[in-house]
Amino acid sequence: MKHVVHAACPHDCPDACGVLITIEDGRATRIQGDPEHPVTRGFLCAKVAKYLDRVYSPDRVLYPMRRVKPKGPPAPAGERARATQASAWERLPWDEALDEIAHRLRRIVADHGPESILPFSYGGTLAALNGASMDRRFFHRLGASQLERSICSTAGEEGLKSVLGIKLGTEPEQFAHARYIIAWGSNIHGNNVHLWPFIEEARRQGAKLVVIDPYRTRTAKLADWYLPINPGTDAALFLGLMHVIINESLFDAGYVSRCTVGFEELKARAQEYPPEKVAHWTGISADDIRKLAREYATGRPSVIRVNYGIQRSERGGMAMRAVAMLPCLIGSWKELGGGLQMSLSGSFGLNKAALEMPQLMQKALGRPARTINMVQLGSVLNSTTMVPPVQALFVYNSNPAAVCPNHNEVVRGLMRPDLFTVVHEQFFTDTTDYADIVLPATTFFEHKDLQTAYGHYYLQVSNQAMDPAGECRSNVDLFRALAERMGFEDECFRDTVDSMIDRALDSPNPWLHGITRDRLENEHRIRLNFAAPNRVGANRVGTGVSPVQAERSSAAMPFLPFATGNFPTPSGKAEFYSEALKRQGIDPVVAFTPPEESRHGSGSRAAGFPLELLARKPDNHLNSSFANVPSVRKMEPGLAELEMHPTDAAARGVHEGDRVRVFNARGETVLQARVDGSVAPGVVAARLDWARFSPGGANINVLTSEKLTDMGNAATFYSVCVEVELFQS
Ligand SMILES: Nc1nc2c(c(=O)[nH]1)N[C@H]1C(S)=C(S)[C@@H](COP(=O)(O)OP(=O)(O)OC[C@H]3O[C@@H](n4cnc5c(=O)[nH]c(N)nc54)[C@H](O)[C@@H]3O)O[C@H]1N2
Ligand SMILES: Nc1nc2c(c(=O)[nH]1)N[C@H]1C(S)=C(S)[C@@H](COP(=O)(O)OP(=O)(O)OC[C@H]3O[C@@H](n4cnc5c(=O)[nH]c(N)nc54)[C@H](O)[C@@H]3O)O[C@H]1N2
Ligand code: SF4
Ligand SMILES: [Mo]
Repeated sequence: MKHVVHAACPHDCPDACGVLITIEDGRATRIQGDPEHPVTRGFLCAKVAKYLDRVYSPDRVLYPMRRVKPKGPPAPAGERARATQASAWERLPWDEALDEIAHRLRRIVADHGPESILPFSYGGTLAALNGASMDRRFFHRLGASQLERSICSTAGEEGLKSVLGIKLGTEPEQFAHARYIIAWGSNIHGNNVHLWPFIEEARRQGAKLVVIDPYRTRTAKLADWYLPINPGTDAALFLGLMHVIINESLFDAGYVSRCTVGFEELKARAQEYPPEKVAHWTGISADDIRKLAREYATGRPSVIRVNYGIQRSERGGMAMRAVAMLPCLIGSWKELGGGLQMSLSGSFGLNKAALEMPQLMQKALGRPARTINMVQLGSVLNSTTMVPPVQALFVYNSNPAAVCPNHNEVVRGLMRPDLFTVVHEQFFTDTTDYADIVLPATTFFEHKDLQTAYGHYYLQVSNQAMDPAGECRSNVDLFRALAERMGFEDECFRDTVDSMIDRALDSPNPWLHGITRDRLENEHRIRLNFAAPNRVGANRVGTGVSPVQAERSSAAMPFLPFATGNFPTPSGKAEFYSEALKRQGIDPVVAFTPPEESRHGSGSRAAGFPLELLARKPDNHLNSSFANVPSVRKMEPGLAELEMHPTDAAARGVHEGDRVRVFNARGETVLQARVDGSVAPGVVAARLDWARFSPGGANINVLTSEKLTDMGNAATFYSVCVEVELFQS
């Protein structure tokens, strides 16, 4: 018996691909992209194309396991660790595992109060139910601490919303109509590959692609014009562009007066940033700044793809705020193929409150539980002053022992013998090395879910294609079972997957109007209903098209959210000046202040760490996911490398292939020097990998910091200074 199941890729990636899974006699035999999906159009990225190797990996966690050896990675660290993994564990029946967890949690609640329990989850799956539903209900009902999930994008979200009021923007399909495209801190070809064909289409019609990135990415190599920028200086570049665009009257005066507030303040601020001054900060010449400003403002339609790269910096919120102003100034929101895209996720508006039920905290505590920032896991676990201290850590959808900054502190915390750690995982990861109990998790082949996206506007139902491997359970099933063990009798813990999908869709968001589970199951993907009347997105293009046609495709009725303004900000306009920011003590216009931990910052050079490190994402893995699948791992360089500019290498007597010690006050690691053209002088780069596959068992996050951004309390992975020296073994 052979059949094909429609699913959607739930990984933390803007594309949320439509996926077809072929099942033969209960076994998945093929994965392919769904050719009918209007954006992802039948192809998958290289890592997910190999997904059968992940689903059927011999390394999967298939049963609940209890630790029988001391916490910590099996020695010696490195590739051999995999083989020795098994001996650390004994298999447990599910019932026993659940009983033990419930017993330990109850005891911790009795001794320290429920807020001493910390859930820890992030992007393992972005699907609506297994991402955030039954798990949230469970921890809310328990009264556990809340996790501030800010490791990735919250600085950029705050920055973007401070100007536009909402997290949405240009449809990917419309990039085909652009004539000038800027990829700003956005590795499209590596991290958002389904946008690429639309860009190629535009370029066949003569569009120009400009890349602004301190690292010569795959995308930069394919660009018409590549501008290496010093890390953390994007707000300065923006102000320089502003200086030219305003002084040469290249802005859209009509749009500015109708649809924005604060232009005079912005104009005054821009005068403080002539291109010559900006060149000093950014490393981009004054002539190039002028050229970029003129080309961007006149090469219409012009569009910006800005991704999260610019906001993983100390002033990342301000940087995103700055970039978000550009299309408002030149009025490119009016044009098909204009505007800006960061994240589009703000458009889906699922009924999150119904999924997560925060009111359950009232029942547990009579108030909202305290909030702990995930970026600071290291300090939190080691704190001697926190009341109550964290006594239990429940990890799912995340691999903190690989992805959190300040790795050494994270590991020191996870090693605490008195910390009870449960990890729900598909694999034995860096984090399971510190777990007391590991529970087996399903992959998206093995459960059903509802899938939004942050890089397009289609909603999908991802169907279950096969039975769970071994005794794996989905996040939803796990937390439902645990709620029962804890004696939580609330009706919501009996919700089925289908009823939760229905609840999620039952939302006041007009763009979900008419979209039902039944329709999603039959049509597989549905574009948000932009034809429905609402405040944002009064759409002047395509009037006369029936709502049904309009819903179907961007071609029939392109979505131009801000063509006539309608920004859902406090003023109803795009805010070049923000009262709300002012009240928070943040510059209400835009300012550039160099990150403290940067070449222009106060401390780093003096402290002896003159090089700026980009602790980058791997092009072929997904953060730490996929690094352990041999067929995917093969696509990345075999050795852990540090990329350097020849000038910096020569100054330290380093040659291609030498082993170098990379260090700062937080930690050190030994990498192999690669002296190539991927970074400018003053910048070095290395990629994120599992600690266990890294030299000495320490990954690049030994060097990154827990410092938070100016807005959104986010991580600052790209504001890191280091020094490099030849390694003397
Ligand atoms: N293949 C692959 N795809 C992925 C991921 C992955 O790990 N691998 N991760 C997924 C996740 S979680 C996310 S959040 C998205 C992120 O996707 P992107 O937003 O593209 O994220 P990054 O790769 O962090 O940053 C993009 C680029 O910004 C550059 N950059 C760093 N600092 C600065 C700066 O100060 N200014 C400017 N202008 N550029 C800067 C980096 O060099 C990088 O090339 O991708 C998702 N997709
Ligand atoms: N140095 C450096 N560090 C970084 C970054 C960087 O660019 N540089 N990027 C940061 C960013 S942007 C992000 S988003 C974070 C990402 O951090 P995480 O969200 O922790 O991402 P992953 O490394 O992909 O780990 C996700 C884990 O969830 C598991 N998983 C997948 N599906 C399920 C499921 O259905 N149930 C359960 N229980 N588990 C599941 C996977 O097996 C995987 O081990 O990393 C951050 N860390
Ligand atoms: S990781 Fe991204 S590009 Fe790859 S299949 Fe999933 S959604 Fe598509
Ligand atoms: Mo992310």
